[in-house]
Amino acid sequence: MFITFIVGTAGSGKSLMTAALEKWLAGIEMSVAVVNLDPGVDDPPYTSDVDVREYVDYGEIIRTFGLGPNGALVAALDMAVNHVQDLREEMLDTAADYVIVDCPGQMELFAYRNSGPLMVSGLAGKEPSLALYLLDANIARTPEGYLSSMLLGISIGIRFALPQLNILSKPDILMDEQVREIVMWSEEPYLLETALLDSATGLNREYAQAIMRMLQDLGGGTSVIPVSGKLMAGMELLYAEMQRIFLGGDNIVR
Ligand SMILES: Nc1nc2c(ncn2[C@@H]2O[C@H](COP(=O)(O)OP(=O)(O)O)[C@@H](O)[C@H]2O)c(=O)[nH]1
Ligand SMILES: [Mg+2]
Repeated sequence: MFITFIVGTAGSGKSLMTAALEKWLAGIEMSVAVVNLDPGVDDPPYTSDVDVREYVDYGEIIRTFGLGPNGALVAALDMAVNHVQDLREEMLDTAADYVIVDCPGQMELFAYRNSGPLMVSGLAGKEPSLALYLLDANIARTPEGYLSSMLLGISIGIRFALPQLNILSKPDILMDEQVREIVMWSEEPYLLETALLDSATGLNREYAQAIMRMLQDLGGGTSVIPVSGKLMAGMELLYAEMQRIFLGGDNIVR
């Protein structure tokens, strides 16, 4: 059983990517199970085999504790951690080749609070696992947006301690040339540095260079993979990279 966690900011395309990956893997004759970890999701574009909403009631939490949508999600995931072993058992019972886990978009759950990483490590156990971190093309299209998305991805990677692939989601909303440019930023950090220095923020050169060095050390090696959940484009490359990690025992991949 290979487990893939889909993470990214709210609206970055996690749920549609989950559905697309499920469909694509089923198309190559793999058995696939989907786990929904987002207590607040209304109508996901897939049928989940395991669902955190069976264990925590987001609407009830809002009503009982008088919390807003964000606070209620944080509380819901805190409560869901108590059920992680049940979720894991349900997941193992599916005996699927691949499990895709659709995560909530509240990045503070993963970057700062304990509940996100506890859910991930509790579910994953010793099964081979990886994270797909989605960079939203709406944000990553500018050098500053790309940089801050990448830094958030690194924070997530630190907390998850899982092999991670960085995905440019919704590439279909950009022109091919823009997509190529973003991929180049991931492969050649000096191009990102140049783009940052040329852009309007007035980031000073020393600061930009220091960040680039850090990105190179932490994020170097693999490029961002453009994958459109909407068009199901880029799936072959994504699958090849996933296989490389799952079968190659590659540990730190970003
Ligand atoms: N154009 C385009 N839109 C997408 C893509 N993936 C998701 N979206 C749209 O982005 C919005 C948020 O997607 P969703 O999967 O719910 O994001 P989540 O909040 O990260 O789970 C929806 O309106 C989707 O239809 C994509 O690959 N291309
Ligand atoms: Mg979602």
